[in-house]
Amino acid sequence: MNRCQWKYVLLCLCLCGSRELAPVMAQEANYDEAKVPAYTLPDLLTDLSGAPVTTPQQWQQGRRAEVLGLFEQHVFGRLPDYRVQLRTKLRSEVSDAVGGLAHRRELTVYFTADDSGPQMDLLIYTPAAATGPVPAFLGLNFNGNQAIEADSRLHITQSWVRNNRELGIEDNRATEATRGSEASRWSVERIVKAGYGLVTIYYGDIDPDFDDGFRNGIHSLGEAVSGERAGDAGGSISAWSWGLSRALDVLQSDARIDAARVAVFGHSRLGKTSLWAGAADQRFAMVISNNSGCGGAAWSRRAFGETVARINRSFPHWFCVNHRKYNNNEGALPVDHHMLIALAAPRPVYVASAVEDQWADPRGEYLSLWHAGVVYRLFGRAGMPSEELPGLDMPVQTDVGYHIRSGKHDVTDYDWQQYVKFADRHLKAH
Ligand code: GTR
Repeated sequence: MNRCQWKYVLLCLCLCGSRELAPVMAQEANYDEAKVPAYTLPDLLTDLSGAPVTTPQQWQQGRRAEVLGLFEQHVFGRLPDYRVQLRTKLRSEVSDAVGGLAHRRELTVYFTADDSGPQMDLLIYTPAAATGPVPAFLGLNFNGNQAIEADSRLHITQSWVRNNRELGIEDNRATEATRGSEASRWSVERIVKAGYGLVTIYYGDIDPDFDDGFRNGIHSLGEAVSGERAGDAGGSISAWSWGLSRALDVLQSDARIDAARVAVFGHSRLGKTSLWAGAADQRFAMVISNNSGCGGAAWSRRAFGETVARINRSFPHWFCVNHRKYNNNEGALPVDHHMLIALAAPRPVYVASAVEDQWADPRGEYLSLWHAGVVYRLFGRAGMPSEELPGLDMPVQTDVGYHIRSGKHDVTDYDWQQYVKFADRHLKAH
């Protein structure tokens, strides 16, 4: 391995936080294009009976449901139909957030009649100057809503947080020190200045990110599962996506947000989640995947960087159990991730990579977007103009968007600059 490849391995170790897995990963991860296995991709425009899909109607009324069903069956799993009655309670409201630029609310959404039952807190920013409902970005965050902005008025999440666990600290409660700790990943000022709202939720409210046999979080809304989870039972990514859809339900009756113009956004595991949320729920007007990698935008068949086997071993709770059948056997998967992106069509979708994030396979992320283009073209929309990866820091935006930026696995203000521009093009025009 050269120096650069070692750097990626080290970066991955930092990200997964499991030191004992280090030797396995070093042997497993391939970062050499010449060693990408030969593969045949499942065809987006041939249905399961072998018939060609040639019209938007055939896609929308037949093939789309097949592809969605295959992802449910083999990748993310299905959740039971939780019959929730959403209730909300306003916890705080200020009109001087972000230096006076934003109106900000904290809204608790309860999933049952019991105030101590499963619930999630929405943090909602809208431009202070707005006179009517605004288009918005909706995305989950990693550390609690108090991590978005260093403002002592924000409630600190009471849900389980993972960072302490990775530091070997027993108490998994967020501390005062986490206020504003994720601020660099949320360009709130840029977003509200451009006329958008931002809605974020701590992902651990919906499902704590560890393998507990699917008992906590919203899984507790269903019947208790005894023994092994069913092969196609939804995992955490399905749960997080479900939470995003419930947030969109709530936004339908929010006078400050235009729920018909909400872009679902996510980074990394939460980028896999935004792609799945956008696929499963066509009410999302735009879908954004930031550095989502394996199980997100990247092709599984390339087995470049993180692989299906590796992700299922490190995070057994993210996907459905059936997904494990494809460990070191990606060629047998009846889908690949260009098909996940195509499920966003004809709505605008944006995929972003970072050049130092080889673990997420930037080329595989781009190729997925490129191949999803056949479905966009079916609708008379434009995909990516070329199979060649765009140059570094040279975003390309059509009806789909892509950039590969300098730097590491992260969300930066540069990324948000592109998303706002893409939203200006597609959400403002309506
Ligand atoms: C890594 C994982 C990636 C990505 C990332 C994250 O450890 O291998 O698939 O999801 O975590 O979410 O931060």
